Amino acid sequence: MFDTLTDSFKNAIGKIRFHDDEKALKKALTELKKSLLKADVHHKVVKELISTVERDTKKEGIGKENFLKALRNELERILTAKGNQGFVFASRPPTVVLMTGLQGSGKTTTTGKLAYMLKEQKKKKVLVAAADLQRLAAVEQLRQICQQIDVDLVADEEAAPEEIVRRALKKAQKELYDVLIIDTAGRLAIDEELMDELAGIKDIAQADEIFYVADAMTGMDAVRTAATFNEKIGITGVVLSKFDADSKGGVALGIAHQVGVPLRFIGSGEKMPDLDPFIPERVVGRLMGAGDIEGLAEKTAAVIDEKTAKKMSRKIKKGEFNFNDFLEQMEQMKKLGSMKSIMEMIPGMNNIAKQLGDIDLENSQEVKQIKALISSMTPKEREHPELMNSSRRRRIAKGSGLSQAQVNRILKQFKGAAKMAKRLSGKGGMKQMQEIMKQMQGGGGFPRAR
Ligand SMILES: Nc1nc2c(ncn2[C@@H]2O[C@H](COP(=O)(O)OP(=O)(O)OP(=O)(O)O)[C@@H](O)[C@H]2O)c(=O)[nH]1
Ligand SMILES: [Mg+2]
Repeated sequence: MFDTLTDSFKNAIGKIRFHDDEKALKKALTELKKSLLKADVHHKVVKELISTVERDTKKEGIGKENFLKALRNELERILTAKGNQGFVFASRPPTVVLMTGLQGSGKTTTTGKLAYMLKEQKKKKVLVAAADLQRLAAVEQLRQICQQIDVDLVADEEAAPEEIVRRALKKAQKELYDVLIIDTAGRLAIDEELMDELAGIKDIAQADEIFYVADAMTGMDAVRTAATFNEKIGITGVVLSKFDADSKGGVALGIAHQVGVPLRFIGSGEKMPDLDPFIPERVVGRLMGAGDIEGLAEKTAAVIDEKTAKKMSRKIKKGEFNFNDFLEQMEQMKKLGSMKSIMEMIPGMNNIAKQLGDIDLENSQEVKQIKALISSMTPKEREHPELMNSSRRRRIAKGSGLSQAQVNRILKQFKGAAKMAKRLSGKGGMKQMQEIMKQMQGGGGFPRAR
């Protein structure tokens, strides 16, 4: 997610080798400045960062440690703005969130993602309101999203946005919802009409949070429009969407500082799990290549329940991992979002994540084949992979539409993967993880056992 930035910090830090070496510090700072500007960080932010890091490093004595410390502190300062971090619940439910932004910025998608996160990770009762009645298909789009994530929706194509909000609020209060998220209409540019409509909705909704969804692909414009929105109607947080499409990532670094409002979430893909809270302290860890274990734990804990995880690891250790377990694991992985974003949270895995690209679990050819194969198996065969003799293989090939060779290959890989998993669950497993990841990007799908 922050590949470019992480690389530039690493480079700069690497430049400092000796103590009391002013020249080395200058070199490191120059390098840092150049790469930050190249990554689209606003020049004022860069200037501030560089001069503070220089001052603090000199004060403490030039050296790698002090440089690192100064950089870390300054990054955290710049990333932090007055206000809430992550999602904060109101003291009295329902917490009402108003989603605002320009046309196509990602409001509706983010509404769904946020609802999904609160429901899956925090186990909250969430209600969504469709207050965008400008665009013809807007309500239908939101309806489909809510159906997909199984969240309740208040919608009525015939009613005015204000009326929808009134109804939704009433329902949320009466039926004890924890959170109400209101999706609103976007405009091409900031205009009076939009501001008036939003101001009206804001009054009625008595929103606890007003999120401005900014499209990361618009670069500095995202910062500017967020600032204008904040002046005109007041926002409590920025959500930066389509961050996956912004390879530079510098906008995220400057936005809180420039707008004066915290960056709360980052959208990193089109699917529902692709939303990450932006917690400055953790992000600094990621920027310095140290991973984000807390974030990872949060993301996985809600999805992978402890009992299942224990059962799985017992099975793996005993070498009893079967096809049903595999399917179950795939379903859980899907809920976690992109593989790459998960890998990035693991310390030291940043480089591998970069190489990995994005393995799309749902749409990869490999996974589709495996699923077809498993669905042609009998329940008994799924439980006992060792039963797969040649006549069964022939039948499965026919049923799944795969060739005999494909079936053989997948089964061989599955056997290899189970063996590998067993080995990994023993001592020194983490080291071998890197090996596996490398193999995965070569062949896709199952890693091969050596
Ligand atoms: N890659 C990527 N695409 C995204 C992300 N968020 C939204 N999108 C895509 O951006 C497009 C617009 O998203 P919407 O959620 O419909 O945007 P909107 O602000 O509701 O648009 P209007 O209602 O027309 O104003 C859709 O195709 C989304 O799939 C993201 O984080 N990453
Ligand atoms: Mg929309």
